Amino acid sequence: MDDNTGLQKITLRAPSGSTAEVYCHGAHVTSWKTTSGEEMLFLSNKAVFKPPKAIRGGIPVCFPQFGGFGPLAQHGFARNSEFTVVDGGSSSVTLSLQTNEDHLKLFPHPFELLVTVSIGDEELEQTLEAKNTGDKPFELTAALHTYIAVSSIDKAHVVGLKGVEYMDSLQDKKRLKEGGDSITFTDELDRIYLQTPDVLEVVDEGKNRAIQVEKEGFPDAVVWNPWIQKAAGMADFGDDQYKEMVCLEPAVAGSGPVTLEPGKTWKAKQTLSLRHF
Ligand code: TA6
Repeated sequence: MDDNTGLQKITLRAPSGSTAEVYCHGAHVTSWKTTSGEEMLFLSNKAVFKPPKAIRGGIPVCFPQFGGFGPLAQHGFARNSEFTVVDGGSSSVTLSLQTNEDHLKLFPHPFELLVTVSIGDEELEQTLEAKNTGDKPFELTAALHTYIAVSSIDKAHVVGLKGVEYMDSLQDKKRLKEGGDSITFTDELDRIYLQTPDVLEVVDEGKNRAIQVEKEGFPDAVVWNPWIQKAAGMADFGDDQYKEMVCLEPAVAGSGPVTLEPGKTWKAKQTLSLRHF
């Protein structure tokens, strides 16, 4: 179904009434609403829906590279590419990206990336499966760059990372150790936590809810808020909307790339679920 963006969008619906919306552009999840109808993901009110620009918010698929961890432009090209629907039903969809000649000029390693999104009563599941369809091994880094909606950044914090080593992207990837039980936000924060526990949470005291992020196959997790200045410097970031989001991103990043042998498949997954308190 096309909407007013002119882009193909798939709406998923669970029997409970929860929904998700996924664009073929970037296999990009832009909305996840639970049975209450409340939106769980942040989407910039200045997001651009004009390929190849990536949509600001939701869940950008960073592949075959996260950040600058490889030879490509920031976050790779999957989020800027058109996927095709290869399977699906009312509550799930599988989209495929097969490298074309333009991709291969940038990244001379053919692959197929399958992204599957499924909606449950109070959870959203997203799986990446990348198959090396070439005859040489290649290295990949990746992330599901998840923008969680929060009532206000001063009421939000991330839990589950105490004692975990991280790279501080604001200090030239300097390695430090997380000392606190929870990560709060009072300025720009951009950290790559290494070899983290697989269950993390974004807690929103303002809504008495937490979004649990459970990851498989992603050793690392990125925590990011651009704060005032960095957000103001992004034309597709709504005014003051840095207050409405926390990025918690399952990733293959600082712990080192995955080497994918010819014919083999790398698989990773995140499950987002809602917890009230
Ligand atoms: O995941 C955090 C990060 O790598 C930040 O450094 C910031 O660049 C953010 O991603 C957004 O990147 P983008 O290319 O989408 O503007």
